Amino acid sequence: MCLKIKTCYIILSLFLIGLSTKSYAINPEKYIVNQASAKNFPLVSKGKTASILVSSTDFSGVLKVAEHLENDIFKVSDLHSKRIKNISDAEDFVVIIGTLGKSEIINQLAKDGKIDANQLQGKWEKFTTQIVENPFKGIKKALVIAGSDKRGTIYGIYDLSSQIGVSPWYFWADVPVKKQSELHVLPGIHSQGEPKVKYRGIFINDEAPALTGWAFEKFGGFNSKFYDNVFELILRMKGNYLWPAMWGRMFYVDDPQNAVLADEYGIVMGTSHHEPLTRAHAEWGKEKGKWDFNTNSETLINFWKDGIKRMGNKETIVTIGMRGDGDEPMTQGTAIGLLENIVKTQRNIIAEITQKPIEQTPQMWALYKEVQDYYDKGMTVPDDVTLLLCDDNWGNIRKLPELNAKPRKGGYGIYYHYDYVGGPRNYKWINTNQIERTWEQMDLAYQHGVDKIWIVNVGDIKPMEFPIEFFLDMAWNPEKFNAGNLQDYYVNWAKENFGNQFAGEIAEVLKLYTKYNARRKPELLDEKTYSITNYNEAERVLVDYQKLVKKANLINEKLKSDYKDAYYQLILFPVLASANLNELYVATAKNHLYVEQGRVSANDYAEKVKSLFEKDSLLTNYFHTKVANGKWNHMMSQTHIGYTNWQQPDKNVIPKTKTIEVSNKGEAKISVKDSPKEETSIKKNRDLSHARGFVEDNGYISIEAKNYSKAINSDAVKWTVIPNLGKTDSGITIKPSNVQPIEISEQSPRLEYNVHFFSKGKIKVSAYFSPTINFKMGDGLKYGIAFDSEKPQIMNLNADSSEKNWAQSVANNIKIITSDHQIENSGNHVLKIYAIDPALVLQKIVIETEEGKVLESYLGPPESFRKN
Ligand code: REL
Repeated sequence: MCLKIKTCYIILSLFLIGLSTKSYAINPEKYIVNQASAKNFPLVSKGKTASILVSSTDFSGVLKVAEHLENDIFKVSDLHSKRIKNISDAEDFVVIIGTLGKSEIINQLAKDGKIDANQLQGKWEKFTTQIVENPFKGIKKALVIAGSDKRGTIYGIYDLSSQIGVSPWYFWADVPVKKQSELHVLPGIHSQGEPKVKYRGIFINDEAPALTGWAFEKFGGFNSKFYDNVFELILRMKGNYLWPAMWGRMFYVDDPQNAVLADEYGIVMGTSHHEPLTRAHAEWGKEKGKWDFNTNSETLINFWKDGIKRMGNKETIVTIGMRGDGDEPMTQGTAIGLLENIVKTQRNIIAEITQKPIEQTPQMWALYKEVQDYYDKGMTVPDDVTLLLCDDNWGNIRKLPELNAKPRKGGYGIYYHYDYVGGPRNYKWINTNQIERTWEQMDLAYQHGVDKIWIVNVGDIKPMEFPIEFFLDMAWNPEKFNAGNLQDYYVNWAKENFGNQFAGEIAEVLKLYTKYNARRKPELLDEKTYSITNYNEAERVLVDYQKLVKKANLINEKLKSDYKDAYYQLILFPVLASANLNELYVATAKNHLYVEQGRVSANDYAEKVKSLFEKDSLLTNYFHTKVANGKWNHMMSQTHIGYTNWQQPDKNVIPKTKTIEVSNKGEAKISVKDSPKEETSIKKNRDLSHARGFVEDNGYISIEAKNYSKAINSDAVKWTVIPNLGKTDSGITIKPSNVQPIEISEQSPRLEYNVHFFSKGKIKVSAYFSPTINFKMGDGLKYGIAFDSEKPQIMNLNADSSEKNWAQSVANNIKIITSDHQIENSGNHVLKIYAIDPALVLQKIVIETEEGKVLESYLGPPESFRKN
């Protein structure tokens, strides 16, 4: 029994905080219910809403966002809340919002012991939302949303909005708000604690033609009216950081209000990795001469000084360092000394203009592309600067701090990509990102101590809605995510945006369309991608998509009409458009093959190509003109058909087809050849009575990695299936990832696969991995492989680190490593895969038992028969 009320209160608070830290921005744990109760707080009840009290001394951003809450309450309840300025104006029930130290009312509540200031004092971006009985004379109950700082309070407000059913995507994807007439807040302290990653943001990039066309049509450009929506979106997802649009755009110049508004909202501004000292690339006009510190330092110094002057006191992470003009490497070769000197100069500028010790201005230096090589070769980075480590632009992290690295004051960040312009090919049209890979790579980063900055390149924002929210949610607390709960994320996201009714089905569609699209970026697809002759591959891919189309359409038919715009944008369009594109290329492939074979049906396929190409444009047109009454015009205008090199074509180009002449009788002139058929399954006369595990057939055994016969873990690591992370099924890896390489021994963690061979002699094992990059010092990430009691061969995932090999592995989204083995006897064997390094994600294994029997295909042969 609690002896003192205050002790009881603290214990209860800790308990409740413990409970609610289980959540993230998509918060499946609701603290809003529709039932009144004496213990609850009536936010909306019996046709009345609680009034809202914000102290006028609080941040203007808080006052602004409180208005958003009022609008949100109105959207939900059709009732206007009364905004009051003084306690004396309050009635029985009032929502009190404010920042500790800034709001007199919150300070008073803390002083009176009605809220616990210790929960907030000195905390980063934390809020507590709780019911306080009789907070002041004459007030029965208050719902107090208190923040430790500006963003803390703002997150608290938006958290309540999300609880009453307003999605962060209400504007950006027209997610409707469900009407409710009773809204009651449950007792307890509702909080998300402090974020685990300090700065969490997005980079609007490669934003033409889609976002640019839209922004100009709807707002007249990338001005503060446009950014108002961006800032709000970021904050609703509990992000705090932005690199603004920069393709010919100048955040600070295009509209001086941009920076003012960002500051008001509490958005921490940055500029992209190659735009130092807050100056947009586009601000460097021709008249300034060469972008070259060796020959034009004075102009550069003045340019940068002006940037820091303009920044003033606005919260900013200043990009430092320098690349060549236009995001190119510097021409000086390995410019370590030069870069160190540049950074020294830049830091002097920052200190001089801000009149503050340099470490009081947050700075980051991105180890992007060649800059990382300089770092690896010894370039020094001041300790207070955040080292922004990068992926390879394709979602594979290139570098992480060594596990035994000395801690650095500035810590580490990651710059990640969901969109890219560059080689081997642009990918910017549609969402191709699997949250499972994002989780796997960012979890790896977090486990290596990367927690200062997480920023992701999101292209045009749309259509990356889903992975963006995942990224920011995960950044808030990576520890809440694991391989086992990623599937729930799909469902929770579907619930948040489409209600409960079809959440499971929508989640499934979302999960599968991203999986299929991740097999190969649409921009890289062509008629040669999937085999139309082997393993029925192309057909199977199309069937996968067709099933999705059917499912997605069925949901659409049943969905309430107010969800349809959102559903089209977030689910139906990517499914229809991706399925159509795949069908287009398969039809092209068939046209080519049938022409070669002289089959009349080649002509039908030529027609089909035409109509599918046209359908692509019709889908785009529908998105632009019909969805939400044309609100999203331009948004899907990115070209995506007809690439011939890494750069996009100016317009979509229909794949080339041929037709063949048909004789008078309507027959082909050339005799018809049958298309090669897939070989049949296990020959009937095989004796399988002693067979165990996967059985050889047609000269190979194909195994989905997650279907192991045995997984041997160690005390330090555990084999972990990452469901859905695989081109054909799932991935498997060891977790945690912050472990040193494991030496192979009898007890080694390994996967065992029982297999049965009819043949013997030389065989080849191809292991299919996600294209993980060697992110640490040393020659590569390794695994061991052996049959039975054979001595394991050590294989290196990164043995070939050539540009060509990298390009191939990211384009194919797979890395295939092949080892040779000698099998002395036919019969049962055990294939063993030993863990050595973390972060290898094994997807599939193909054992070729007869040379040349594994036929060409993109996904590898389908899984072989398994005898249990
Ligand atoms: O994706 C990247 O990080 C870079 O290619 C871009 O940051 C780069 O700024 C590009 O858009 C153009 O200038």
